[in-house]
Amino acid sequence: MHRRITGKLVIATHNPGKLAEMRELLAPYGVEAVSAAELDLAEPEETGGSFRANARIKAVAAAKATGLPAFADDSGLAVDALDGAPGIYSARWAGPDKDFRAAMTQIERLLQEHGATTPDRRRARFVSALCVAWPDDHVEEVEATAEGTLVWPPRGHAGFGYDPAFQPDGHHRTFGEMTSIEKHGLPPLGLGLSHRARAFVKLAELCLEAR
Ligand code: ITT
Repeated sequence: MHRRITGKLVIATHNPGKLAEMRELLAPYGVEAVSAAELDLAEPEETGGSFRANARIKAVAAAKATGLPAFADDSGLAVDALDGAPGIYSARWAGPDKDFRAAMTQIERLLQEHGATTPDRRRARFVSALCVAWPDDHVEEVEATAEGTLVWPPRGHAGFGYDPAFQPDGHHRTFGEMTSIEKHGLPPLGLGLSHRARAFVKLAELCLEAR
């Protein structure tokens, strides 16, 4: 049985860009949300071997620490020509300073080394695994992707992380050139564009009721 989200929810992320998007996605459902940073929660070690496993680690840790249901996202960029790298290590490629310009430059250097200069050789996808965990160990999990092409140089200053280098299929602008509302691509703009919004649509079907 799927379980509905009622009452207060902890958003178990320390990434401000993600937090803003997760709050926006929840907003139409009138869920009262408080962030892991606001509650001063420790960041658990992400020891899982998949997006799904890491999302579960983060959600379960926050639910246990607070006694509240907790909502986590584990996400990343998987580049075809790099056998899916950086994948679950997407945050780590930016180093301790969270320098995503450096991480994008590193990916570009590797793409050049692989001779990946044409759009068809520069395919990539963002992946988002979302998990809601309750203190009694119940979990709800969903996952979705957004397919696209990597551009160089990066374009736009909106969003976070690898957004300026990623041009989703069917669009001429990168996520870095879109407002967050466009990046979500939810109605009336579409049925879900970003990996996170597309996963959230699935989660909402299982666990949320529109107000
Ligand atoms: P939390 O674990 O606290 O949520 P984090 O940044 O460490 O924060 P992840 O382990 O899931 O999160 O790392 C995912 C990285 O992938 C993230 O730091 C971004 O750089 C990148 N990423 C994920 N979704 C993205 C998006 O929508 N746009 C751009 N980059 C994204």
